Amino acid sequence: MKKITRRKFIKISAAGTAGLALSGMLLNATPKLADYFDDEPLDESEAEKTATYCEVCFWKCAGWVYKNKKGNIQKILGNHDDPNSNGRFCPRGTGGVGFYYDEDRLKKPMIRVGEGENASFKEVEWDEALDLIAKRLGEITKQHGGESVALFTHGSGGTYWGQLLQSIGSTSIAAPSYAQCRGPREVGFIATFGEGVNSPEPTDIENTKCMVLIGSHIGENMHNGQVQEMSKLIDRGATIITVDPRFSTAASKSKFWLPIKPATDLALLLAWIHIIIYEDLYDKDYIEQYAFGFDQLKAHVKNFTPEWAEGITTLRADDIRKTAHEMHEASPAVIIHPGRHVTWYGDDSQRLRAVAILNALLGSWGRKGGFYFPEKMKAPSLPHAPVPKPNKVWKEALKGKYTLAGLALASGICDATIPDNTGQQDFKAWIVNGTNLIKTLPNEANTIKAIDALEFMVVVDTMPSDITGYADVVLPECTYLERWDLPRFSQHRIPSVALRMPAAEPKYDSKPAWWMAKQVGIKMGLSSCYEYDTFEEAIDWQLKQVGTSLEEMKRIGVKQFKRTKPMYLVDGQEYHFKTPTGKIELYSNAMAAEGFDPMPIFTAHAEPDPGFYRLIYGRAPMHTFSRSQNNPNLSDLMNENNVWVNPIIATQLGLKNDQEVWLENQHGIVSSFPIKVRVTERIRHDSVYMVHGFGHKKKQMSRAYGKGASDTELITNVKYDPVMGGTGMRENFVKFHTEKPEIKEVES
Ligand SMILES: Nc1nc2c(c(=O)[nH]1)N[C@H]1C(S)=C(S)[C@@H](COP(=O)(O)OP(=O)(O)OC[C@H]3O[C@@H](n4cnc5c(=O)[nH]c(N)nc54)[C@H](O)[C@@H]3O)O[C@H]1N2
Ligand SMILES: Nc1nc2c(c(=O)[nH]1)N[C@H]1C(S)=C(S)[C@@H](COP(=O)(O)OP(=O)(O)OC[C@H]3O[C@@H](n4cnc5c(=O)[nH]c(N)nc54)[C@H](O)[C@@H]3O)O[C@H]1N2
Ligand code: SF4
Ligand SMILES: [Mo]
Repeated sequence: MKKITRRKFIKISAAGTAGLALSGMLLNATPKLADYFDDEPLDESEAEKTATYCEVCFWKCAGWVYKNKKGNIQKILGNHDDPNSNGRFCPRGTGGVGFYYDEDRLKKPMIRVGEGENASFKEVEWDEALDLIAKRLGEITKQHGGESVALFTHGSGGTYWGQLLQSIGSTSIAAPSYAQCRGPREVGFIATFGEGVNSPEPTDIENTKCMVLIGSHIGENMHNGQVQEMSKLIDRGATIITVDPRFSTAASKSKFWLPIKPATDLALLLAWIHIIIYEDLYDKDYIEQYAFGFDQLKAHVKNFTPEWAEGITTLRADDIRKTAHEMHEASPAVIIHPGRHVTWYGDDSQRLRAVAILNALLGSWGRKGGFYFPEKMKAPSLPHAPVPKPNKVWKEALKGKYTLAGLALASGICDATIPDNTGQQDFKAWIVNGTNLIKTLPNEANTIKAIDALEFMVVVDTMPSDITGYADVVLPECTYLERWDLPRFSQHRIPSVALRMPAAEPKYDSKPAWWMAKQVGIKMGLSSCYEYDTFEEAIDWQLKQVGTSLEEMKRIGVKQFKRTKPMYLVDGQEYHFKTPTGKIELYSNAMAAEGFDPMPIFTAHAEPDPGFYRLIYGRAPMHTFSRSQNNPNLSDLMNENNVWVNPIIATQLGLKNDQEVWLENQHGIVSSFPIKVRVTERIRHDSVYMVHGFGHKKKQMSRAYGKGASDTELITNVKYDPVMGGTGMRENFVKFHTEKPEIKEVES
């Protein structure tokens, strides 16, 4: 029997031809953004302004939204009291206005009607959509328990849906910013220092003398305050050492660029540790006072000489030695940057352990110019009825694996949604809020298989992104410029709170996530969980708990508070690290207790077969993941990605600049769309590079559809980190096709 795919990807946004005709019309009649604006420049002192914090990425810069005389949102500027932005927005934050004006936005709630090939979306009123959600979640909870419902979320809506999930007895609340991003870093640093790095990273770039970037491409990775601190560092003439197989923007500003062979960073780190220890370059007083396991570490790295690492990394032993000395000379004002997207090769927690250990040896943790101790205001969560005790917690779905995972794994939940050979299926329903799982989780086919096994899926988004095509119910959220959200409580040198309030009414029939989640909760009989009438009331209550109020925050946008503890370690004072020994653990007892290597070791990773090149990916300053390609302002700045190819390879294969190619990976998966070649010395001969987030498959994304290629599509080999389940995504290899090869289907 032919298998009917129940959850066939829906290509048209709404049922019937009306939807089609309308989208065609809109395409032709696309207004220019300039149409909304007055000709005269905006007078900031007179213009109406409202407070916000940005949701284009998760640095969460606070700023002011300005309206012009026509009452249209015209621009967003940074708030000068905000430690995350220092009064300036990055290009994406500035272009954020485009999310509000994007005429391709989701406009009305939609529900899936029909099965398989005949499925389409029907536009419905809010009540009908929310009734259906409450009914289906109620049934699934009753039949399989609340724990069978999972939430995938990235962004502010997660709090509200998360509260709903807890109220039905589920703890499975997963953000891709853990298992697809910074999870291994948190685990590596917690094992070493007893605390994670979190966001914004407490790297004291402002005061450092030497910063080492290992695959952190700050400058293209446009985390605002961090980029600002780094550009001051460059002006001061401090040292940057960049380790990257690609000559990144950061590499171009560096004293040393180490064009490492990809996947060998751990060998370099071990060699650096070897030099620092065996050439007596470590901070003896610091290690003596604070560290545990120095002797074991010394014995462990005995043979990891720079000459040993040269053979693995292709870097010269001399350069490895020279850069280690450079770090020592700056110490303790040195930062071996922990990076952020660190899920590369599957041994990532161990690589980040090595980064943490190197920082410890140089005495940079808790020291000026190294890592400071950040502070954050503790805000109580909104009052709600007691949540039931869950029958099962998310960890149980991992079946004993990844024991050091600190947060729920998006990939783990996805895998546990696919029935195993005994028919066991841990998750029956998903709520997906603000995360485009199709492009976010590696191995797209696996994600679709999981979705296909679901009984019910709700997607909450602002745009008709790839993921919406698989939903049973699509809920259009209004943009961050049109809504209240809970205030931002960020960690930093100075604790602060920032307000987000609507600058305009929601366009179309879109609504904020807090409202949706509350309505579903009430419809499910959980009204006691929502002890507030208006959301302003809830925000005001929360602000008052930390010593401000909505009235004050509307005026100032950001409020700073006083620190309560020293920013750095204090000489002569005891410090208790939250590790098993209370010390910085060079030898990790927590890792050993779980059966993992207590000190990192290097193991070789797979190499590309002849004719294949390693696929690596990263960021462009004007885009965020896959969320910004359709934004009219940002697509104006960059509307497709290229594949970077080394000239030697280009010559061998006869590839020219701007030539369109299709990429095929080691599993025979071919990119849905062609991508243009960029021939450049800036990439090693064994790798190719592209910016993540392009290659959109939904035609309703009229500016983004078919532009460039998707890295995610080609990432089908996933290297799971045994320690915490992070998904290593850089062991995928591609070859080139200059003609379009036979491919199955462009729209999944
Ligand atoms: N192949 C590959 N995969 C990756 C990465 C990579 O570089 N390459 N990077 C990884 C990293 S580091 C991270 S952090 C994750 C990021 O993963 P995601 O956060 O999932 O990234 P996006 O692709 O931007 O998807 C965001 C979705 O939210 C929607 N959205 C935007 N604003 C709003 C809003 O205000 N409300 C709602 N409800 N929806 C909104 C967008 O339209 C989009 O559909 O991806 C990870 N996955
Ligand atoms: N403009 C913009 N900025 C962003 C984001 C965005 O979407 N857009 N997203 C934010 C988020 S959530 C994250 S997590 C960060 C991600 O940004 P980063 O933390 O900087 O991390 P990656 O994306 O892993 O870094 C990509 C770099 O790693 C290099 N690389 C690839 N393989 C290797 C290797 O084997 N060894 C070494 N040493 N280097 C290698 C690539 O050439 C590239 O320069 O960016 C943040 N900032
Ligand atoms: S770094 Fe840019 S995109 Fe990210 S929050 Fe700040 S202004 Fe917005
Ligand atoms: Mo990330």
